[in-house]
Amino acid sequence: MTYRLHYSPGACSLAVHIVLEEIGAPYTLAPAVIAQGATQSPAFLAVNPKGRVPALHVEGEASVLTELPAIMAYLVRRHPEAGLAPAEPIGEARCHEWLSWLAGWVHGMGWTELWRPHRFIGEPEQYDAIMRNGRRIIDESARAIDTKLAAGSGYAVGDRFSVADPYLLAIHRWGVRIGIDMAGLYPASHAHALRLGERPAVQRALDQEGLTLMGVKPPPG
Ligand SMILES: N[C@@H](CCC(=O)N[C@@H](CS)C(=O)NCC(=O)O)C(=O)O
Repeated sequence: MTYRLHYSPGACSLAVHIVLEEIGAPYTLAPAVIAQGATQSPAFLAVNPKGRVPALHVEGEASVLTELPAIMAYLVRRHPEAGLAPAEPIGEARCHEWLSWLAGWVHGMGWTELWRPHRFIGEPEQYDAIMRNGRRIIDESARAIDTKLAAGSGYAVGDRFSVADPYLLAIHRWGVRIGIDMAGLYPASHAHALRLGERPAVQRALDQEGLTLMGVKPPPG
C-alpha cells in the first residue's frame, strides 16, 4: 500500500505526515506550499477541488481522501497494528471527539477567522472584527486544551499516542508562530509538544518539512 500526501510545511497536514511516519507504510510527499498560493493553483485544484491540504491519495482510489478527521479515521482502521487510537469504543470515540473539535472549531473557526477572514465575510472593513473573534476562539481553546492535557496522562487520550496528538502539536506550533507564549501560558500543552518531539516519527516528519519542533530549520550556510 503506497500513499501520496499532499501537504504544506507546518500546516495541519503535518499531523497526517507524522501519522504516516508512525505507521511506516511507504508514501511519497507532494508539496503544495500555501504561502506560495499552491493550494489554489489550477494544478492542485485538479487534485483536490476544495483547495486544502491534507489530501491523501490512496492506491486504487480515483479521488484523494480529504478532511483530516476522515483521513485519520481511515489510517487508524487500515493499520490496526500501528495502534493509532485506543481499541475500546470509548477511547476511540474520545479520539474522534478531539479531532472533530479541533477541525471544526479550533482550526476551522478560530485559526481560519484569524488567517482568512475573507472566507467569512465579503466586506474588508469587517475583517478586523472577524480576526479578533478568531483570536478569542484560539485563546479560549488553548486554555481548554491545556486544562484537558494537564488533567490527563501525558497524551490526548489515555496514556498512549493517538492520532489526536499530532493535530494538537500542529496547532501548538501555530501558537508559537504567531508569538503566543505557549510555554508560559500553556505549560501542559508545551510539555505535550516536547513529549511528541521525542518521537522519531515526529522528528522525521518535521525534518522532511524543513521544520524544527517549534519553528523552521535555519537556511544552510
Ligand atoms: N476541513 C479541512 C481543512 C483543511 C485546511 O483548512 N487546511 C489548510 C492548511 S492547515 C489549507 O489547506 N489551507 C489552504 C488554503 O486555505 O488555501 C480538514 O480538516 O482537512
